[in-house]
Amino acid sequence: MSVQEYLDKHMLSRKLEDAVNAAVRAKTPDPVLFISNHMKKSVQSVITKVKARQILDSRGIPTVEVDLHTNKGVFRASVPSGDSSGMYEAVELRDGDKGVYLGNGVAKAVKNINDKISEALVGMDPTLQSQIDQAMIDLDKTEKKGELGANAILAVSIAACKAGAAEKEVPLYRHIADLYGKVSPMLPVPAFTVISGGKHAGNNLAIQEIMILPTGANRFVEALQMGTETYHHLKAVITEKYGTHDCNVGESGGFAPNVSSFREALDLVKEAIRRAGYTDKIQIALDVAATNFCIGTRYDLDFKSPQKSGQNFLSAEDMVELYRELCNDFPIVSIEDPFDKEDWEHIKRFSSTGICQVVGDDLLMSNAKRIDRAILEYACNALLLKINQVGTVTEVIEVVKQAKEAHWGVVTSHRCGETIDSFIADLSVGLSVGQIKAGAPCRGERLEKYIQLLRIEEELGDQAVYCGVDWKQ
Ligand code: 2PG
Ligand code: MG
Repeated sequence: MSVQEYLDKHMLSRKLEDAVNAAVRAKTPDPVLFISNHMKKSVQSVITKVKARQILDSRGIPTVEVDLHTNKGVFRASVPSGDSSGMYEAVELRDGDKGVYLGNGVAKAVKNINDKISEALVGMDPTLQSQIDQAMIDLDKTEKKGELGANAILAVSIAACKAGAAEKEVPLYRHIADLYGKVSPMLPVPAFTVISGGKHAGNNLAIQEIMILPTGANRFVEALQMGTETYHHLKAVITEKYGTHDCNVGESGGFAPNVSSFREALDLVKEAIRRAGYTDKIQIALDVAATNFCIGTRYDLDFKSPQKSGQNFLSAEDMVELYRELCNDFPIVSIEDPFDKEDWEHIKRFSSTGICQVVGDDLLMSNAKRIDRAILEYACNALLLKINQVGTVTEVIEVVKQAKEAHWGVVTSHRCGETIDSFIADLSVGLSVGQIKAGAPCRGERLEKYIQLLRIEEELGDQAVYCGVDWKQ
């Protein structure tokens, strides 16, 4: 098409005249800028290119980053990755060539984006999230996104979501709320990881994460301050008791003291909360990640210890009793994966006690069918949402709907291998999930999520609502 034909087809002289008139009416001090912005808006945005590259996550393991180009800008996204993985989650495509990044390269996923996905999406309107996601699902053709890789698909899906928000000229969380339909954005209660164990740290603690929830804060900014102060008090408590070397941190930034029992670790946290002056304002949550130390039907609390006595095994019944006692002695309000991921019997039994929120992570793998089963069987009452186990923004919204319709809590979660992408912060606000766990209040890749929540709260101003005591939503 010649330029003249293009101008005629898009009625550009008319649009230009409208822009000049609008500039006059607005009495703008900078007419050129005004007119160029006005003209930009009159052009419909389409995806022009999708370009991916291999980057590294916070553990130094390859992951996918993508730049999605529209005729209005470039929108970047990257995907996290974690330790736990299971047969029900979307497939993370890795190259498997042991000679390169020990088999963890993602060159195939990157190539899938640059060749196949880019070709399929060019020309699409970035505001049409479900159509974009469906186009990738159709292209992949497998149930678990194993052909293109869920890491490839999710990176593009997130980048498209950012482009869609920009096209609508609304904040990302607002666009996400629109995609969900009818939710008023709310700031979630953060669950800061303060003690790390399990597969996330080299100490002897079997439990993976002890988190603190500043439910008594009035605003997110206050919650961040309370959590951070407590984190620093905890460092002092650990140093006094065990020395500075026990203040080394795990993958999500929690301290990794060499404690030998759940109770010993919880005592440290309780003391830090007391010293910080937040008793009754900060609650505790646990991610036991019990699948990691379930041997047959028993739980090996010494699973990482080099000098195993073989004595520290508990039956599932003993574990129920242990949780009951701990919830009694500490302000624990939530326990994630208290049993092995296939131990439906005991998680159901524990949930039925109603002692605390019971979160399904490895149990559910953010999989719609597993969530359905857990709803039907009353196995747990909250979803741990790992977006890379789902694979597209549209399906993430669907599983959140599924959980909310069952009156479950929803915890948006980071992974142990994170990037500096803060998408889950906007996601939590846009879907008004009530809870977010993104690690300790330190380390860049964790903080990026919390700091984005600060920015959102600031932007919402008087309209900002922090979930606080209503964290279960
Ligand atoms: C979890 C997550 C995040 P990972 O179990 O909840 O802490 O860990 O990313 O290793 O699965
Ligand atoms: Mg977990």
